[in-house]
Amino acid sequence: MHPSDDIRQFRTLFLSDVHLGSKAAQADLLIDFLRVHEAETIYLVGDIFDGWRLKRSWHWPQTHNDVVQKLLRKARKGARIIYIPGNHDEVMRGFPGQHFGGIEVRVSDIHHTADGRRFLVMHGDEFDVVVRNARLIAYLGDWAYDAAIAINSVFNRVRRALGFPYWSFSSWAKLKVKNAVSFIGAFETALAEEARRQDCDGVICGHIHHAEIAERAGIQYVNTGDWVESCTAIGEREDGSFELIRWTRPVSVPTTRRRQGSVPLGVPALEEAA
Ligand SMILES: [Mn+2]
Repeated sequence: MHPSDDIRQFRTLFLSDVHLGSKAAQADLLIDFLRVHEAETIYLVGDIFDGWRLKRSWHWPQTHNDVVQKLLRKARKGARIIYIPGNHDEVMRGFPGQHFGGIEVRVSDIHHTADGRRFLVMHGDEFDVVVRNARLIAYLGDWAYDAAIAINSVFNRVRRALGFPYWSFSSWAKLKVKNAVSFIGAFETALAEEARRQDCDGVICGHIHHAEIAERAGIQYVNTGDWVESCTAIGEREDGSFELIRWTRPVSVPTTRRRQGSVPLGVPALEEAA
């Protein structure tokens, strides 16, 4: 169906914040993306499905299944797939080291690039409390930073026990639009700082739905973005350099189907996955 020169081969692909199970997930575009991108290793950097949303109302259309099938198929064909859970799919954090259909779960990981650099890979929600209180913590210093990280997991456990939905960084930052830029800055700083603490050259994360390749105080900061609004992924090329991929092209439906008009977008992928 696709000539092989259409396929882009990367050493590693990183993607996050797909939020399968929520109506906002752009599953059809992700299927299209996965069809023409291959990699030796694929990192799923959290919030791949949205357990919080699913708990409230079950929404799991065929296209969301197709994304899962597509990933399992890549694993069967030899791709190494590592699943780093986020806050919305945190139930998976209970299975570190487990394999599901060839997909390995890890709470966080160190990725070694082709050019020998070490990258901390984590979702990033671990730093929500740090980000929200960035100014206070900067004032109080190192101990406050460590305390904030410890408080973060307790804070979310309490919220969960009380039945509150998980606090969402991106919607919260959007509500405070005027300050969104400084919140993103605080997030980047917190993640870069953690990479430094773990003796890494950089960090690869998700969570804030804002894709970026940047440098923060000598640490490379890489954010995979999301598949809710921006449809982005990060690719590591064979030489170890990173590329931000924005997937904007329309879903490719075979011409015979296109002529029929309103064909569900999941159908071609389903056939391919079968
Ligand atoms: Mn998240």
